[in-house]
Amino acid sequence: YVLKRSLNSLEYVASLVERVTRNRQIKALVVDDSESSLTIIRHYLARQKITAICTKSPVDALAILEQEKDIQLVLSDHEMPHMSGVEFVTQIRKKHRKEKLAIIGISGSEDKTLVAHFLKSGANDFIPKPFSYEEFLCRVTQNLQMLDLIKETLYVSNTDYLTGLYNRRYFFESGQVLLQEAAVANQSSYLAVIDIDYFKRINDQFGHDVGDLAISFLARTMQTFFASELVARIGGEEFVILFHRQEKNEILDVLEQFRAHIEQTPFQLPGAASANHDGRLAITVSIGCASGNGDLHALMKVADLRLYQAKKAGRNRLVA
Ligand code: GH3
Ligand code: MG
Ligand code: MG
Ligand code: MG
Ligand code: MG
Repeated sequence: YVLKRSLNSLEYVASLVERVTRNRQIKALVVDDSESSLTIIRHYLARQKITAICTKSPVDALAILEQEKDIQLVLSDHEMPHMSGVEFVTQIRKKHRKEKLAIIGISGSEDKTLVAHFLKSGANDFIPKPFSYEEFLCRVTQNLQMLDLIKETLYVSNTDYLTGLYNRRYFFESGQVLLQEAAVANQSSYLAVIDIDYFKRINDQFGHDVGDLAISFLARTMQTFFASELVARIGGEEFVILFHRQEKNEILDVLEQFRAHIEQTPFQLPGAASANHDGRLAITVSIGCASGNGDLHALMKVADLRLYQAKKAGRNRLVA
């Protein structure tokens, strides 16, 4: 019975590992001055389909961490020549945050205070030696799941659900940073605000679902037109582009091309709605564009004012 229970829980953990590792290759860095420990850990990680980069030297490990950008997990021994595990973790944490890189200390030391030392220096977890495969599996999996959860949470809090674009929150947070960086480099920044024309009519005439399709269509087009710029949905049918480039004429050209493209490219309506309208519907957008230094809200204000002018002047146009 005990064996069966233990097998069941192993299966359960293994299925969790499968979920965590399914869609990508996970890379771990293992540091231990004992050859036999390295062999066991490498073997256990291989059973979880995790690629292990193994070294006996914490100094080499720090260098490897700088080269290999996609390492998600570090497993570190404590008693090693030249640098202790705790010191190694302290060094790593000067550059790599806990939320992106999980570190697990592993040691057979008699010193009962070692666990706390590891955790205080920035390790996410600790596994005492000797350990069973089951315990190893549980700890590794939980730590990888935690990284996934944090990544997912960040994605959700920064992304607009309907379009997959960055949302208002991300835009104002990161946009302000970009603007300040540009100001420090003595460069002005360009911001465009885009709003769909007569959007309420689309909702009224075709329903909210079709309105959503129009918003998604516009978002996709923006992603292709402005692939290397910061593009976000900041309101219902209101979008922004913060340009990384400085050439004013280039920016105005591509905005004008975008406006014309939207006007000339009707999007596909779904079944019922398409019957009366050749299956396709064209929308137009109005755009306000402004340049400024340092203050995103001030820049927004000017761009918004120009958007309003574009609307007042008859819509489907760019005011800069
Ligand atoms: P204007 O040319 O002056 O911009 O006219 P408009 O009708 O587009 O006016 P406005 O920009 O004020 O319209 C915004 C409308 O967008 C109001 C709201 O009902 C609708 N809306 C906001 N968010 C969503 C959404 O996620 N989906 C859909 N379908 N409609 C939305
Ligand atoms: Mg050792
Ligand atoms: Mg309006
Ligand atoms: Mg509108
Ligand atoms: Mg609007």
